[in-house]
Amino acid sequence: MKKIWMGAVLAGSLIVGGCGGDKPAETAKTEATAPAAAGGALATPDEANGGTITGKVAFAGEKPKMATLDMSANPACERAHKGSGQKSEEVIVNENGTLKYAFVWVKSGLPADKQWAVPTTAVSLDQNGCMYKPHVIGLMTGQSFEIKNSDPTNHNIHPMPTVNPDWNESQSPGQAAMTKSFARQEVMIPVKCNVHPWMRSYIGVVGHPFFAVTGDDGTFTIKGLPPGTYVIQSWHEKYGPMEQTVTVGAKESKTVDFSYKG
Ligand SMILES: [Cu+2]
Repeated sequence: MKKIWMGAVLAGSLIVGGCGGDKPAETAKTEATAPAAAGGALATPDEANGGTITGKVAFAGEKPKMATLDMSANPACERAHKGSGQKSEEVIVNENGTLKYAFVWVKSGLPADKQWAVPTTAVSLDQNGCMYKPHVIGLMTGQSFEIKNSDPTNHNIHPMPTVNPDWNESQSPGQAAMTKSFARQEVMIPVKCNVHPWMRSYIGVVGHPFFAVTGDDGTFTIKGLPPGTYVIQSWHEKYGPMEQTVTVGAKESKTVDFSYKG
């Protein structure tokens, strides 16, 4: 057993550095994580006694210029951005030189016998100004995924999973929110709109609650981890995945910083 564990750690550290380049990020597919079995006690992150992993997702390259999206095919969409236009959200470099919308999650290392409680709150995705808000979301397997349409125009939301079932559904202006969920772990699921080709978002579906999306300061915090050795992955839609291995003890906090070269 020990040998296998060492091998996993080594493999984790060898792939630090990510893939980079201009190609769209490769989708990481991992073993499906089934919802908790009936009868078993469900675990929740132990924020008082567990380990914490914090860090930032830095961007060391030259800040790319994002194109203004051409929404002229749909006047309602174009009107929503009158004057300033809407830039692509593919790469957003924050003021402090970090990346927004990186998805950071515990890729492996959690105890195999634990089943994690699914949060009862829904994660929402809004179609607003013919953009998905927010651009990147994370949710647990089985967690409610709520889709809203705040626009005066029709949308057709189309997640493009590879291990979950594919679906697409139209949503008209004023239509009630629709609620879906994903049964299997999948990092990441690209989402497109079948009406507006510029619309894109990404959904990280994880079989446990240890994940985060970086915001305007490019940082992340993952709390309440059981003591252990973990592979932490940062995923970015343009710059791909990067991984690092970290060991965290009870009530211990470790820093894991990522840096993309661009
Ligand atoms: Cu649309």
